[in-house]
Amino acid sequence: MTDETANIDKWAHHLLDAERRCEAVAPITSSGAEISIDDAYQIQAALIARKVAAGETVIGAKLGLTSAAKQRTMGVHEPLYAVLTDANLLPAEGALPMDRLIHPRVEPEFVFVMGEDLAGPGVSAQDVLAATAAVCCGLEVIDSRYADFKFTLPDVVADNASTARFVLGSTLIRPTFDLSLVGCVLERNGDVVATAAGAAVMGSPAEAVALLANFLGRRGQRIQAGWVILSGGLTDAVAIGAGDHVSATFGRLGRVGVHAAA
Ligand code: OOG
Ligand code: MG
Repeated sequence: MTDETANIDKWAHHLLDAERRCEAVAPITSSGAEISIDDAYQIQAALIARKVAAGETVIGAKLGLTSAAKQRTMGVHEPLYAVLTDANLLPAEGALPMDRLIHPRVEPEFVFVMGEDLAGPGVSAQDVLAATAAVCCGLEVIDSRYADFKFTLPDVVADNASTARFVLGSTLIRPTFDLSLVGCVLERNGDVVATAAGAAVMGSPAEAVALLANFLGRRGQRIQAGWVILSGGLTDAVAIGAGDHVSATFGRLGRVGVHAAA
């Protein structure tokens, strides 16, 4: 093993350990370690490899920081991607296991269920829509392993983009309409906390999935048929605490909710 792979493994272990202990850690880059975006994706891959070795199954991928709201609030101005496993999927209206989470936040997203494999280069939003079996609405529960959700792009890539849980709405339909015009109303305990339209995500959420296909193609990987893809939060994420219920209503894609036990 080279020193380099030892370091990749060391950071993957560090982040996995923070997740298991439910304790926030300092960002990798704050330790003085210089990690490139490429190193960060290698740490992410090593972290997922450990989860798969422990019995989890990869079921999809997600984009992050694909809307202006998310980029502005997180102070990171480039999109990224991460990997979803079956352990991240929560049943609809499921209760969040708050004792397993550090400081969860919830964000509304358009979700794509892929009908065909897709890999760049040159994948367009049109190609994505043609390869999509269905779209639905979803809520992603993010839970950065870094204190106060403070990180740089390499830090958050290494941390699998703060991935923790997600829930899917029950209306699954073919995307034969303009996703950019679908409205979204985010509520916490019945109060509207944010509103947006699909266009908040790169003009159209299908553009985000095209970006993923092109990102993966560059690394010799592909989007796989059957994968679930979260295209990125449309609005700022909202904190969820014990007893809270967060829901999002997405025009014709219906409603999706998640709650935290009191
Ligand atoms: C990073 C994850 C971003 C999204 O949808 O933009 C993300 C974070 O905000 O902690 O999942
Ligand atoms: Mg997200």
